[in-house]
Amino acid sequence: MMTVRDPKPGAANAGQILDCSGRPLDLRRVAVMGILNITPDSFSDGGVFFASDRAVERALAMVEEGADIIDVGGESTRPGAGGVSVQEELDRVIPVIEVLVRAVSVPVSIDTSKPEVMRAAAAAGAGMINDVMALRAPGAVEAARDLSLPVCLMHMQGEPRTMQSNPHYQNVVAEVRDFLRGRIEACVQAGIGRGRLVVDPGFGFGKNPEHNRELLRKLADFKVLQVPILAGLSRKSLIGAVLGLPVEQRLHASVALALCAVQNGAKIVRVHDVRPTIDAIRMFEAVAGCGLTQSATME
Ligand code: 9MG
Repeated sequence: MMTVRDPKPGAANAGQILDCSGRPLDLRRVAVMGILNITPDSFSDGGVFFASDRAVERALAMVEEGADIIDVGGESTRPGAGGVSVQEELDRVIPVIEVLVRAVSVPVSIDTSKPEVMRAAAAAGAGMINDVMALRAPGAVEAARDLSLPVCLMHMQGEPRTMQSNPHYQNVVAEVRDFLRGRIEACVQAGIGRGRLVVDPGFGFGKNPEHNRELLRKLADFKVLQVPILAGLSRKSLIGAVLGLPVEQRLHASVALALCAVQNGAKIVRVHDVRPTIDAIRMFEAVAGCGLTQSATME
């Protein structure tokens, strides 16, 4: 495994290109993270990609559609979900990561909160850690420090089993931001370079629809943390609450939410539907004059 270089603080690309175990994740334009759930019970695609050959096939299709990174998860974090054992999670994700890192050139991230899974996934070639617990599990900070991979620190109030039963905040934006600031400081104290960190307000994780809307409206307030922002809104319950649509009919609204997040400063969007999201974001960047999109011939 190649080592990770934290960008030099003054370098032109500091904080803009994450080194995911030798594979760059270029955040000078918005990156699209494709979701690969290898679980029997995830909220929108549970069971669909549970068999590892189907999971690999799905990941390859997302890369073909333009995904910049694939996020592999073996434990459902949907509201009400219970946990799985370390062994069960390893059995689900490691064979898929091993095949994927050979088959694609984009980075593969591991969606886990367990330090044992972080270590095994990195050994199998994973290049980033996506942790919905923001490295709060015992041993997780140490694992992330030892592995020298970029880490996404996500906010969650409570735990998946109970998080949607009456979530409560005085000021959701300030509280989520303060939590993430504290986690950044804990990571930096432990020896994880700031240049390796990404933050995520955790839409739907211990938040009601109004909390989610407020966080999305004020996402730009998270820029003060001075690390890239990741947003995951794809097919989430906010859409059900506003439009009354079932999970399988949430594509258009998911693309709209991804664009709202990008407009408000997200540098990575975590999505199920890669191609439609990329088309929308590249058009947005072309009009807004940001990103790396080159002007193409007009047809
Ligand atoms: C694993 N997972 C499910 N939803 C997520 C979200 O919104 N963000 C991140 N980082 N991970 C998520």
